[in-house]
Amino acid sequence: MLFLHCSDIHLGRKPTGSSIDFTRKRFNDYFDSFAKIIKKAIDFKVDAFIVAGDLFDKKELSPDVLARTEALFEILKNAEIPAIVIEGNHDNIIFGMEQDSWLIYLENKDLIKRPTYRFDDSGYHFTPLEIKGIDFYGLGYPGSFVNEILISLSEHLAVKASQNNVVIVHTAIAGNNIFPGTADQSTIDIIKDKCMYIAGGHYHYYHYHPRIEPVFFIPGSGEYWDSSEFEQTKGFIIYNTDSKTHEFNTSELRTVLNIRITVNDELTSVSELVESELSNKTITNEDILNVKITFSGPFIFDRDELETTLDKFNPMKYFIKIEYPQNQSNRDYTDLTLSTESIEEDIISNWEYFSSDTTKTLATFDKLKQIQDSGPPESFYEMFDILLDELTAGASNAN
Ligand SMILES: [Mn+2]
Repeated sequence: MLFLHCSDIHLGRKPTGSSIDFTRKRFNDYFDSFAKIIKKAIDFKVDAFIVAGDLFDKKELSPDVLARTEALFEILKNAEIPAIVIEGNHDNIIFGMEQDSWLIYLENKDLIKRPTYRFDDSGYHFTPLEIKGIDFYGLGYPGSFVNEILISLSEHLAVKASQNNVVIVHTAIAGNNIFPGTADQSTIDIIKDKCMYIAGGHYHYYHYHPRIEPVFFIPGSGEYWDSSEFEQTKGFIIYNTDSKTHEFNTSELRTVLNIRITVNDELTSVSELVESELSNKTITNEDILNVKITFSGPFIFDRDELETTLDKFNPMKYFIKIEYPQNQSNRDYTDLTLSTESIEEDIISNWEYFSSDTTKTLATFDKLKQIQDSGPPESFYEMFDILLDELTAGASNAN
């Protein structure tokens, strides 16, 4: 059989900018990209369609987002392609609060199938979904329990005669950076011999593990989730369970032109460099310009002048990112004598946006931590919105 694996579709996301037009177009992009993936599933005549979490950007949906999502899954249903969807951290289902989940609503309307598991005194119990002789196991977003659940599932799979197992889990393999909800590579290496394919997500760029005879796959998000992802490869994977081969296809994304400029001395005009870089390119008012400037030495930078230059090309929006290599922190965070507060301050002072007011950001994060432990979730979002409003007030980088 053939199945299609995509992930991190983030329907309902509304990237903000100064214009309503930009937000509206980007809001539509997530649906357009997903609609094109669905069309490919029909073209390839797949036997199953997998979304490995973060179908939605938020747990709460507007009527428009729900209606458009239902219409898209109707297309798969009419083509008789079962849609297997698990939850991610963005649309996580809270134990005991299942009535709040729009994924369960879609499941109840018979638009998606949701293999799941339960936990009781005797451990984890997995209920796979069988399609054409393949058992699909769904683990949702296990968060910090991801290693425990994967090892428990691998013990469960080890006593099965067949290895016709596909595991769907909203996780990625942890690297050097500690990122919540990621699995250890050693865990993946334990379970990978007991299944033919692990459909991952959570990270938004295409990659797989191991390099030879890969089993664990992340296809990347359907669209760019934010401007930090403009250079990532994203798409979906078609897997053939008979030949055990995979085929990656890039998704149809909003066009982004990535321009990288390195400025070595203060005699160089940034605007002139960018202008000559752009002059031989075709740029429409539907394209995003992502301009990254690295200053490697002393420099003079006139942001207004650069914005005037970029405006001449009339893109849909531009992003300007400045890198100052000499400002990068060289501190060793594994030094146990450092306080948490001083590490946080050091890290935040190097963040692109929040560094504009490190003190305010730190104070807000302190309050957010308290609310996360005890307060209602609404005030968490409210407080975060206030911080963002304060930091972005007066910022002129929006186009
Ligand atoms: Mn995601």
